Amino acid sequence: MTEEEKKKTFLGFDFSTQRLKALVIGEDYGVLHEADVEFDVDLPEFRTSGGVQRGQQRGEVTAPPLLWVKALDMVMDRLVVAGVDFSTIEALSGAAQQHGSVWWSKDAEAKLGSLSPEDFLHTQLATAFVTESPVWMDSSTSADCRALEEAVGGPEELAKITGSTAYERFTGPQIRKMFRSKPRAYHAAARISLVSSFACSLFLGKIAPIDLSDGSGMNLLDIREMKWHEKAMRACGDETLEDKLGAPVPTATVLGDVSPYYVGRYGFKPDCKVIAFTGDNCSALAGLRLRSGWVGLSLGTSDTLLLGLSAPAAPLAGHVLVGPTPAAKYMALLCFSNGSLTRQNHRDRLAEKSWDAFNDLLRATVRGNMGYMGIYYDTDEIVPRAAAGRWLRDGGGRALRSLGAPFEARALLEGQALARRVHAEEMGFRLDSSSRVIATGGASVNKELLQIFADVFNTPVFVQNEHGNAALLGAAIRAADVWSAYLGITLPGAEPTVSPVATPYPDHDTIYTPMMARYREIIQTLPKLV
Ligand code: XUL
Repeated sequence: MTEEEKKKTFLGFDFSTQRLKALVIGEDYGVLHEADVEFDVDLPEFRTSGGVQRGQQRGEVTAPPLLWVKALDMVMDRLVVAGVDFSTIEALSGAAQQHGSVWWSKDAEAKLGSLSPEDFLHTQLATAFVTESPVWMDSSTSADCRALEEAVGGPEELAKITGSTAYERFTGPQIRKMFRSKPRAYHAAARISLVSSFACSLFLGKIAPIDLSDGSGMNLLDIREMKWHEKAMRACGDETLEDKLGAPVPTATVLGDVSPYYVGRYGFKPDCKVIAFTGDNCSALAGLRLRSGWVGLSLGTSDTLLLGLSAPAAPLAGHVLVGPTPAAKYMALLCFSNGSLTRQNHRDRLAEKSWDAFNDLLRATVRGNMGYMGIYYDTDEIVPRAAAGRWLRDGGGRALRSLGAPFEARALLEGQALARRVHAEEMGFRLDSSSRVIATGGASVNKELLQIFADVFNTPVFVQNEHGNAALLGAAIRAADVWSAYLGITLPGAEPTVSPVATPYPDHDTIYTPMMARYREIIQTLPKLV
C-alpha cells in the first residue's frame, strides 16, 4: 500500500484524575481503538487513592508527576497490543484535569530533547520534577486566594480580569502557596506546566506552551488581553514567574512534529503533528462540537453546563475561559452540585425507584405545572451558593409544605432546568436562532427530562452519544480539526450529523419566561451557605 492510500487517523489522550485514557479516531471521526490505565490498580507502587495522595496539611491533595509518565508508557504499550498502526496517525492532542501544576527541574528540557527510544519514558524522566504536583482537589490555599484578590483590587476585579474569583484549586493560588511554603521547590523549578501542557511536552520533546483555554483556570491570565496579568503574577510569585510559565498560545495551535522518541519506539511518522493539549472541560466543549450560543449539558452526579460565549463576562459564580476552538471565542463552565443524584433521590421517594413511573407522574401534569415551583438541594449548592433544603411555592408565590407527587416530579425537573438557564444568562450567555442544547451523560437518555430542557431553553436538544467521555473524544477531534484546518482540507467527520431528540413547543415563552423571573426571586430568599 502506498502512503497516500493509507488511512488517516488521529490520537487523543485524557490525563484525568484517576486514569489515563487514549483513543484513536478515523477520518470520519469514528472510534477505532481505545486503551486505558487506572492509576490505583495498574500502578500500585505510587500508593495513590483515586489517583491522588493526601498531604499532612488539611485539604492538601497532590499527585506524583512520574505516575502520569509511567501511565503513558503503559497506555502506549496497550495501544500496541490493541493493534494501532502508529504510522497512520496524522496528529495527536490531549486533555487533562485542570488546574494542577507540574514543576520541572533545570535539566528536564534537555532530557525531553534527548530521549532514547530504547528505554521507557519514566526511567529517563525519573529526576525531571522538583516536587509533587498540587491538583484540582486541593483546597489548602484559602489564604492565598484572599491575598490574590486583595492584590488586584477585590474578587469582582479578579473575576473581570481572569474570568473567575479566586478558587483554592486554581493554579495561581497554588503557585503562591509553593512560593511561600516551599521556596526551594519554587526556585529549583526551571519551568511550571499545567497537567495538560506537561503531557503535551512528553510528546513534543520540549516544554510545551500553556494553551489559553486551560490557562484561564489559573487566576493569572487576562482573558481579554490573552496574556499574563502582571499584578496577579506578582501576587503569586516573583519576577521569574513569567519565564517559568512561558507565553500562552491559542488552543488550536500546531506546536510541531512528534518527538523522535515516538518515531523510533512506536513507528510514528516523523511529521505527525502535536496539537496543543488543553483542560478536560475545554476539550469536552470540542467533543460536543459546541459553538457560540450553544449549550453543553452534562447530566451526571452533578450537572455541568458548558456554554459557548462570543464575549467574556465577569462571573461571581462559575468560570469564564478563553474558548478552546475557533467556533467559541469564550466558554463558561458552571457546575451545579445537585444533578442526577438529587433527581434519583426524589424519583425513589416519589416513584418507587422507577424512571418509567416517574415519567408517568410527569405526564399527568402540564408544562408550567399550574404555577407550582420547587427548588431541591439535597446537598449544599454552589450555583447559587445555598444550603441544602427543599422549597416549594404555589402560583401566587406562597410557600407550601407539601405537594402531590405528580406536581413535585415536574417541580423538581422544571426547577433544575430553569436554574440552568437563569445562571447561564448570568454568565453572559445569549440564545440565538442557531442555539442548541447538546446533552450527554447518564440522564441524557430520559426524553421527558430533555423535553423540559428544550422548552425552558427554547432550543432543540441533541444528544451526543458517540462516546461517553466527551473530553477524550474532544482531544482526538481537536487533533483532526486543527490538523485539517492547518492543511486547508475538510475531513468527512468534520460536521456531525445528528437530529434533535426534543424540540420546544410554541408556547414555551408564555410559560417559562415568567417562571424564570419567579426563580430569580425565590433564590434571593434561600438561606446562604456560610
Ligand atoms: C474544573 C475542575 C475539574 C477538573 C477535573 O474547574 O476542577 O473539572 O478539571 O478533571
